[in-house]
Amino acid sequence: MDFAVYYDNQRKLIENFLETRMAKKGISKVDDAMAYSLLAGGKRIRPVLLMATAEALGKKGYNYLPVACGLEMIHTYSLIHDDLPCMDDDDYRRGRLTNHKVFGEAMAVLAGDGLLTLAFEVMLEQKNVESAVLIEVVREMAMCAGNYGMVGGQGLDLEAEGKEISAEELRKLHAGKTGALFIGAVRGGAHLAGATDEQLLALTKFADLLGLAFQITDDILDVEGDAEAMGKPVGSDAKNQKSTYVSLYSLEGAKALAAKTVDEALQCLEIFGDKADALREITKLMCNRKN
Ligand code: GRG
Repeated sequence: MDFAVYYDNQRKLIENFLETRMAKKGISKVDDAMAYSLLAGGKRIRPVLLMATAEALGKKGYNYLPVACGLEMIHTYSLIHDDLPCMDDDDYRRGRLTNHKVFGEAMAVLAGDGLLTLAFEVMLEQKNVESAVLIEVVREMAMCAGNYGMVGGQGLDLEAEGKEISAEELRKLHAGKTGALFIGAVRGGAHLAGATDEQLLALTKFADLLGLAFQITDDILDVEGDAEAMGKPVGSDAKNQKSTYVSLYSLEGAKALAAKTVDEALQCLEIFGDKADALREITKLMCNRKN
């Protein structure tokens, strides 16, 4: 497979869906603030992952654009809120000024709230899936996004501020903050495509390991990445005195752990044969990325 072409095509489908859906306006300027961050590019890795998972099970990924793009809305809301002065207080994201820098803090909070809410409306617009399956997918997405998952992980992150935490605590924090949406993406695609219990188990383990490898890479990029390629400043973890995989394991140790985690993630895909090639390429790309 020519993965560059595949990824480009998937991203175009996602961009097109998001632009079309955002053209349906609400009643206020919150829409402009929502669209500003949502339509600012980004890797779109979570929706691509959902679609590629469905393809590993022999289904067409583009059939699940509403659920996939709803997940991207949840992710974008989390970035807007994470950048706020009361959280990480960042000025740049996806190569442009952060939402609150352009629209002000109150509007940025609402833009995040609006995207989180719209995400569930859009996911439930998914057609050609049994209602019971869609309900289970959306329920799991809510769990992954909320206090059992991403919001919970962000809570642990706040509690850890200014403290040194153990490797186990760091893993738990990131399994929530970063990993849960990867699990939502992969399990979402798996449920929609009718995965068996055995397939679901392998894919869940894969997603957990991919989320971990992605996070370790994020910590490495914050040390040795290029700010222009990243679309945001580097060095923010050190500035905020955060425990990271680099601070815990050293740069070389973190790189070795990322490589080992990628290998383990790829092993989980063996039972899917060639059909999982896109998932394999995504895994490698996520850990060799520059942004
Ligand atoms: C505010 C509830 C709440 C949660 C915030 C997303 C998040 C949780 C924090 C962002 C801080 C951070 C750097 C997390 C590490 C991994 C991560 C989620 C990176 C950003 O995702 P990418 O790289 O971004 O997929 P793009 O812009 O490509 O979509």
